[in-house]
Amino acid sequence: MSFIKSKKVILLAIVSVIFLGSLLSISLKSPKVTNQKPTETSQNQEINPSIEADLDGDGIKETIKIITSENGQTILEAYNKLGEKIATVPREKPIPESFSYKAIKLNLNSNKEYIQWNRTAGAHQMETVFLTMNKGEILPIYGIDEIKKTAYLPFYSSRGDVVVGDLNEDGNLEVIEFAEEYPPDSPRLVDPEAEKKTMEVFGDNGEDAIKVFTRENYGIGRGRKVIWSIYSFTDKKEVPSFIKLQGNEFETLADKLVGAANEVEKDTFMKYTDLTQDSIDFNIFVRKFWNHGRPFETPVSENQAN
Ligand SMILES: [Ca+2]
Ligand SMILES: [Ca+2]
Repeated sequence: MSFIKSKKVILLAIVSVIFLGSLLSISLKSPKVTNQKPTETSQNQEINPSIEADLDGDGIKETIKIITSENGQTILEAYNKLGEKIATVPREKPIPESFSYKAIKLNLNSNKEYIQWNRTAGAHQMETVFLTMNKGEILPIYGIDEIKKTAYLPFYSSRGDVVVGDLNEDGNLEVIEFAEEYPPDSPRLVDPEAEKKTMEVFGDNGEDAIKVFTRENYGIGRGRKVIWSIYSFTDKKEVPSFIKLQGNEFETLADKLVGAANEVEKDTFMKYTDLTQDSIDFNIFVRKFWNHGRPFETPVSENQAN
């Protein structure tokens, strides 16, 4: 349990990122999907955007070309210094178009770099995957729930981006997902005119869209910001993964973050395990609404468990 020793400086740095995230999300109240421009692209972004990252950790950066097709799906191709293609996103498993991406170290004690890939998933929803190179393929890194035996993808936050940082100072990065308190007794928005318009815009999904916006009620019904989950990166196994923190590990770290955040701005943060079941269910409902029911949790396969 070494991470109880977290230093305040790191906590405050993380908390400030959390606040930046909450500021960002405040400006995204409307139930329309926003189109954000890439913010962390390389210089030649117009025609052939690319990322420089040392995907195999040999000290030499590879060039990863970003190829977006007309239907908004993306293929990445990694090239070595000789210009030889050494890895690609499998054509049958393209990734969604991103609004920002960057090279990132997930184990601070290794040269190896990964790609962080972010996309907008809803009015104030973000999705993030981390990609790694393995045997000629560029593949996402799953979050593993060792109790439920499930593999999880993508990371998700409904209040700004996920936050990535070494919260417990063991050299491996953690990913924090944020969600909404959605207090069950918060006042619902009553606006028949807006409901009519929503039915027109969302068609078959109109009823669900109304459920979302009446409960969010221009942000009043979103309540406090919730630390939904924390995952810790590991490259100890053959396939790198993020392990979901559970029980005391989660509680200790989440309490520390919530405590530090609430010192700065009183009563604005809480953690997953203090949510009502109704609020948990509604968060999941909202996520499914914005991602059109795509599954984000599957039984862990042997490949992922190794
Ligand atoms: Ca390399
Ligand atoms: Ca860590």
